[in-house]
Amino acid sequence: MAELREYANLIGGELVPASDGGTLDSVNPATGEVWARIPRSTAADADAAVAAARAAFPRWAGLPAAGRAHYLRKVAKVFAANVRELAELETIDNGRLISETAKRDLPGMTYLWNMAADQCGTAVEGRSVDFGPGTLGITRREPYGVTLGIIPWNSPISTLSAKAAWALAAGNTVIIKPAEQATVSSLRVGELLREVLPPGTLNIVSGLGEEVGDPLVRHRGVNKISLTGSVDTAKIITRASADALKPLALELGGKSPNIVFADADLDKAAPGVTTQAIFTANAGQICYGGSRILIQRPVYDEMIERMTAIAAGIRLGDPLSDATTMGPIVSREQYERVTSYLEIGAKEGAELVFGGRFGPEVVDGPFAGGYWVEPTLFATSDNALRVCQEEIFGPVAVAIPFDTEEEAVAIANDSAYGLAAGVWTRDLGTAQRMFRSLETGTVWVNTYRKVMFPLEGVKDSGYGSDSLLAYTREKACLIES
Ligand code: TXE
Repeated sequence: MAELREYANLIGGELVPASDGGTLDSVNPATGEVWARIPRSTAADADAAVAAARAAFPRWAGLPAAGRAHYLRKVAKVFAANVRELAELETIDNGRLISETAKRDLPGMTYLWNMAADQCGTAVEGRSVDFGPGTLGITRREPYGVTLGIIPWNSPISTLSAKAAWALAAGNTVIIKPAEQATVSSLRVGELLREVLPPGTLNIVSGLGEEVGDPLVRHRGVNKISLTGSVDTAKIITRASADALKPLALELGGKSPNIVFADADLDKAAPGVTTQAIFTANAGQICYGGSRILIQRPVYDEMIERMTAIAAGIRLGDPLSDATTMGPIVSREQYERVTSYLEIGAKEGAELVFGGRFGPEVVDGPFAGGYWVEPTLFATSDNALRVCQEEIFGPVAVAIPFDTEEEAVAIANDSAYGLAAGVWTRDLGTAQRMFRSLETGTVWVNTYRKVMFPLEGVKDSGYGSDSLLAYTREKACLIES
């Protein structure tokens, strides 16, 4: 076996191991083999990261906006120069397809960091309010101080960037806690950005949620927390941070409806709901996956037929190959969770339309040790089933027929989650009414998962977002002459 590569934390501009020398193995989900080692950090490392971020804060926040923008543009250049390497690392680490990481995620990072640089100056401006002769009110937008970004395994570099770029642009210094299942690409970003950012402005500390995430969440030196993760973790973090009344942004899961009306362009809708929304992009492991496919009855049979044909063409296999159209599940734990829902769906009486197989039988030889699940579609008219209500976070969707627009809205909103929705129709009136009626943070019409601006959920999908203003607070001053 090839020698394992060791990665380090980035703390105060230095690449350092966990202070007690602890490590975790990183597993390639396509093969099931350990391929890298990452620090298993503890509360002592959390303390060191907070101290470094606090020490760096006054100088960073004190830079003029153009100064911070200058650094952020350097970061954008680093991403632009390392697209292929970072994309490959992320693909090996979490199984997300290379066609996704190299062509969509990484090029998008150059754009994102440049956009944060562009907005540094103008968007952080305050207001002035004239209260009459002799009384002037002014406000300034201030950074919080040290912000903590807790990121998941499904799209590490994009989530790291969304949490770090805006926070840094606003003048905060940042600590990132990557997910233990897929940390390598974030630590490599740390190695690269160490060369361009002042020490302590960005710190990256890897390890387990309970061991290093929790001490960071509770730390009095952390002033704002942004989590992308599960509802359970969000509740734990909310309680753990309550003593210090920390502001939170919580980007959580979803069970998003993708609604196909009878007048839709099925040539767009069928591939849109099948490949983009759920099955192929990261094997359905995306928070805004459109995993409930609501189809109006006149086109129900045709949509099912078209989706079945598209799914038959999906190729599982090496995530590093451009020819592959669906990768593995990220970890054994997640694989067991996803496959358990195949059993749950069957027991609940959902009809299996296609898929349902998993394990070595669905891929070729060298990947037999990985975590594979076939694209699977259940069908039911009972939205109360667990496969309709619970986030599966894998390539498992459910088709639900409907008759009227009202019924579609009722089924769509009958969910604990409210992250996103897709609507496929040629009727602008239908599109507008759905936009108003759907209880979600985003509604895509005749497209899905294309540009999020912003990405903010409702209900159990959380609240708050990663944007420049979200990393500032408004401070007021009243001046009497
Ligand atoms: O997420 P966790 P998991 C959903 C999805 C998935 C399920 C479980 O349904 O099947 O959650 O995934 C850190 N203090 N999503 O268990 O645990 C953890 O180390 C501080 C949706 O992997 O929420 C990791 O960095 N931090 C989702 C991050 O939280 C803690 C993405 C997310 O892990 C912590 C991921 C603690 N006590 C999962 N406990 C999305 N919205 O895209 C854990 N963490």
